[in-house]
Order: sequence, then C-alpha cells, then structure tokens
Amino acid sequence: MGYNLVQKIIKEHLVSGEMIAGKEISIRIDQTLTQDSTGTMAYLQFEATGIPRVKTKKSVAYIDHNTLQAGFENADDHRYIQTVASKHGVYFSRPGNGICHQVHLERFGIPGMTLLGSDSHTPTGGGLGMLAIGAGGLDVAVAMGGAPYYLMMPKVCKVNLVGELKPWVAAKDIILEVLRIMSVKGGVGKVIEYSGPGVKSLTVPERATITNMGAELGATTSIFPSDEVTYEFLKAQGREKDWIELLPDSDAVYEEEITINLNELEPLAAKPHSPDNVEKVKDIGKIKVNQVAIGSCTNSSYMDMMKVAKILKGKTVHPDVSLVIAPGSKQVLNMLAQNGALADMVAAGARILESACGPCIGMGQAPSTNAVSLRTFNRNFEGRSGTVSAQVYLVSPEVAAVSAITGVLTDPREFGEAPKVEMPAEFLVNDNMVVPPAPEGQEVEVVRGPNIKPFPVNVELPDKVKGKVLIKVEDNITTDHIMPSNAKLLPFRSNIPYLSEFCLTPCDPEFPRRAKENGGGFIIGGHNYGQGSSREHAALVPLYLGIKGVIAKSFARIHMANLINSGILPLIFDNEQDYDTIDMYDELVIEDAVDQIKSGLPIIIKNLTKGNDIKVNISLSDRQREIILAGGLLNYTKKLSENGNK
Ligand code: MIC
Ligand code: SF4
Repeated sequence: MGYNLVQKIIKEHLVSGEMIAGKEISIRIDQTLTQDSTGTMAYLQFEATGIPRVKTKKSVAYIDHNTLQAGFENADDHRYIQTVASKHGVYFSRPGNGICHQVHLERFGIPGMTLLGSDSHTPTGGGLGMLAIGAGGLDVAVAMGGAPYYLMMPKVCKVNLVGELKPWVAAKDIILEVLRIMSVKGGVGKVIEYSGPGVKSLTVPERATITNMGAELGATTSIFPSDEVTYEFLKAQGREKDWIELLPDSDAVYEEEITINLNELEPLAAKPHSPDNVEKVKDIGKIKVNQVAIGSCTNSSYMDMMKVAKILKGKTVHPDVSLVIAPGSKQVLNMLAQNGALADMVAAGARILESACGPCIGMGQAPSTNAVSLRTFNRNFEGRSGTVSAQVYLVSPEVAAVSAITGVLTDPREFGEAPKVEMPAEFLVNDNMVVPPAPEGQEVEVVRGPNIKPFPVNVELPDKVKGKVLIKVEDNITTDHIMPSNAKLLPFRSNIPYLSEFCLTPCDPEFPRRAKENGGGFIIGGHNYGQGSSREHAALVPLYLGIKGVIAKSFARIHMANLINSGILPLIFDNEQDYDTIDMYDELVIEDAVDQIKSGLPIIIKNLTKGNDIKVNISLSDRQREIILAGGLLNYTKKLSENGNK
C-alpha cells in the first residue's frame, strides 16, 4: 500500500506515535513563522522557556498585521519583536516587506518540509508541497525551542481536480467550491490533499490561494504535490536548489475523496457572513457595491495583481465605489512599479495600500454603514471588517476588479476577454527587508515598551471546579467574537488585561463585567466553537477573566489546542440536547475533577440550579490530560524539567 503526500512528509518527520487517523503523533518542525499580532505573545513565551536560541532550520518573524502605528504600541511591539528575534536566532521581516504567508511562499518555503506558524493561514505553504500548519503562539514557541509539535494524525481527504479552469474562473472559485461542498467545519481532523490531472494547470500562487483558504474548512492543513510547476516557481525565485519532487504514490490510499471538474466551475462568491455561504455570482445578481478590497494572503500575488491591473487599465473606478488594493509583498509591489501596472491601477482610481494585512483584519478601510464590500480575502465574519452592519462578499480578484468598474456585483464573463498573465521567468529578488539574526554569542538588548504586560498563567486543576454560566452562545462562534481584532484593539495584543474588557463583547457587551463580578465561571457554546484565527488571546483572555471551562457541541482545532494549553477545560456535550437545558447564571460544579479527568471516562457536571447532571466528554491524549492537570502547557513543561532535574 503506497503513501499519500501527507503520510510521506509525516513519516519523514515522525517523532512519536503511529500514523493512525485520530491518534496523537508528534512531528519535528523544520521552519516556524510568526506575525506581529500573535508574535509578541509567542516570543514572550519563548523567552519564558529559557532556551537561548531557536533550534529550527529557519524561523522568521514577520510584521504585517499591525502596521498603522496610530500610537506607540505598534511601534513598540515591532521593536520588541525585532530585538528578541535578533537575540534568539530568528530572521526578521520588516514592516513593508509584505504579508507573512506571501513572503514565506516566495522566499522561504521548501517542498517536503514542515512549517508551524502562529497564524491560521500558514497552510498557504501547502501550495509549495510543504506540510504547513497553523497553531497558537505557545505551540510555535515550543517548536522554536526544538520540541516536536503534537497533533492528531489527520484523515487525508483527496480532492481530485479534473479539467481546466475556463476564462474568468479563478483558483478562488475552486476553494469556494470546496467550501460549498464541505462547509466551515467539514475539514476538522483532516488534511486536504489536491491531486489529479487538473493540478498541473495551476501555478504555485493559485495553489497557495487554495491551501490558504483551506483554513476556512477547519482542516489541519491542505497540500499540493511538488512538481515541475513548483520547480519553475522556485527557479523564478532563484531558489531551484530548494526543489524536490514530491508526489503521492500511485497506489496511495485516502480516507475520503471528492472530485471537482474545473471545466464546470463558474465565478462564485461567499455571501455574508460565512466563507461557506457560497453561491454563483450570476445567481446573486447585480447588487450595488460600495467598496472593493483586493489583497490579503489569499489573493495578493504578482499574478493576481497583474490580472487586476489589466482589467483596470484605461478604465475608471465607479464613482460610488472605493477601491483599495494591497499587493501582498514588496516583491509584488516593486515588480508592479517597474512594469507600469501600478500606474494603471493608480490611473484607474485605485487607492494603493501598503503590503500588509490591512482591511482584512479591520486595520482601516472599515466600510460605511450597511455597505456592500467585495473582498478577495478569506473571512467575512460579521463585524470583522470593522463595521458590524457591512455585508462582505468574498470573491476572486477578477470579480472584484470588474465589479469595481461597473459598480455592481458582476460576473466577469460579461466583461469581454479575460486578461492573460504569464508566470514571470524571473521574479525580482531583493531580500534587503529581511534582517538576519545577530551571530550566536553577540549581546543583544531586548527592548520592551510599556504596553507589554505579563500574560496570565493558570494553576493546577483543583479537585472541585465550580462556577456560574456566564454566557451561552450559538454555533460557529469565531475567535473574532471571542477576542475581537480591529484597528483599536490590535495594538494591545501584548496587553491581556486591557483586551479582557472586550472578550465576547460582539455576542454580549456585558460578558467581561459579569465574568469579573462572578469570579469567573463557564462558557456554553454550540458547534465549531472558536473557528477562525489562531490567536491564543481567545484562550488567554478568558483565562484572565477566570473562565474554567467551555462546554460546547464541538470545537475548532486550533482554539481547542489553545484552551488546553491555557489549562481551560474544553468539554463536549455527550447529548447535544443538554445544551437546551442550561441557562445563564446556572451554577455548575465538577466534583472530583482531577480523578474524573484522570479516568478518561465521560465527566459528570452537576447543574446545582436545575438539579440535574450533564454528561460531557473531553477528548484528550495522555499528554494533553497531563497539561490540563498541570494547569496549562507552561506549567506542564516546567514540571517536566523539574522532574528531569531531580
Ligand atoms: C486572521 O486572519 O484572523 C489573523 C488575524 O491573521 C489571525 C491571527 C491573529 O489573530 O493575529 C489568524 O488567522 O490566525
Ligand atoms: Fe493577514 Fe488577513 Fe491573511 Fe490573516 S487572513 S494573515 S489578517 S491577510
């Protein structure tokens, strides 16, 4: 029996466990990436491990999320990250160099390697044939220190691509189709492996669009093979020596399989407020558009930008539309500037933003009240744009650019001939905005601004876990709900006490006050609780507010790992109907919590207010059980090293 791509890479990197789906394994991590909004916390945690220098093959710290510098906080965090990176052996990608995933794809990703990133869109690297996984900052900090990364061996789902995309149909439409089929929770516990004759027709940046937005499936990651197309891309980046061929065996076995016929795909859009709410653009109709935003780690490559420039050339943006464009990296922006495409965009009336996340994470360009905003991004959760009433549609760069001209959502097939863009034989390579770390042994002073506050650390699990229900929320609550991010809050990612005042406020503005007044308690959630971002702030902030457990119908992968790392109990209703029996302020208690967790059996929670028992499950590996008992990963690691020193 042959191996698929995922098994091949995992086998090469396996440190412990067996490659049986659903069982815990640990793998060696070759590369890590962090970005600034999760990076401050990750480096504070790395410092707490006491390890002097990273042990990975390459670790890169990017500054891309938080670049407005509306106050000293951003700039201070950048300085902290630059100095801490230099001291500990991490490359530093300066603000302006581009969005972490785009730059990593261009300059650092290597087929067959493992990459762990403190950002949920790290799977972008899967476009190059990497096993690239998003995780919480603490997991990345631990991996930088040379420890393996623990995960559940995923099921591998093959997406068989046949045929070729028609003109005006884009890679974005492929991933939107996968989302339509599988939904935002359809990928949990799986890696999506792309295969089939359609693969070779897709360039690396197109593949990366697909693996990037695979994060929205809840998947562990997504991956493409490394073939001649990958070779051509790396060669054009001056990195052909990084290429290896990586294909699945011809008799590889997959747990699931779906086929997508590229010939049959049409331009699609994800309607408000979920990336899986997908419909054909022509069926949605010609709704009036107020804003168009092109960019983000999903669609900001040179090829995407050139298509947009060609569509805009000689045209004028509709008077009622604000068009903003953020090329994904300095390389892309520089090439557009050199070949005149940037001038075509500017002449058409586009507002050019710096190469950063920008509006994708609500850092500016919040739409007007009730506005329709077309975005080439990957998430359209309610309020994420900075405007709660905005209606955000996720579309391809082609649909976005054409609609910016017409002023209404437009199927680009009505617009004439599709622009043709060839993959350049050579990209413009200039890594002068990547600062290498200081040589080993050189003194480096780490500069900390006043905005950096200590992060909360839990205590050992007590025998009696008791508290009130402080909030009850529905299905698909995102980490953007739990810990919102926008231009006002992003500068405070290293200040948990301040952020705690905003925890879950999109669901209930009174939650933080209630949590504090009651000395903490429980959160009740629906399905897919914690989908979206990898931000561990969505666990650290509840920890700060005294949250002891979250009882939900199901959890998203990264958030559940972050809860465990913080020592917060992620409990799953054994009988979903029990969700209906619990109300706000119900007093819950877990007696003999330590023994119950140790037993590995379902846990009984007593609802003292209603007088009934609720059975919940907690799905933990042996190691995770120890982490929960110790009160989180940092305590667990400390305990291990103390025991080791005895
Ligand atoms: C996102 O797209 O939601 C983010 C902002 O990039 C996050 C990381 C963060 O919250 O800092 C992610 O995807 O993990
Ligand atoms: Fe940045 Fe948006 Fe990509 Fe997150 S999804 S890394 S905010 S561009």
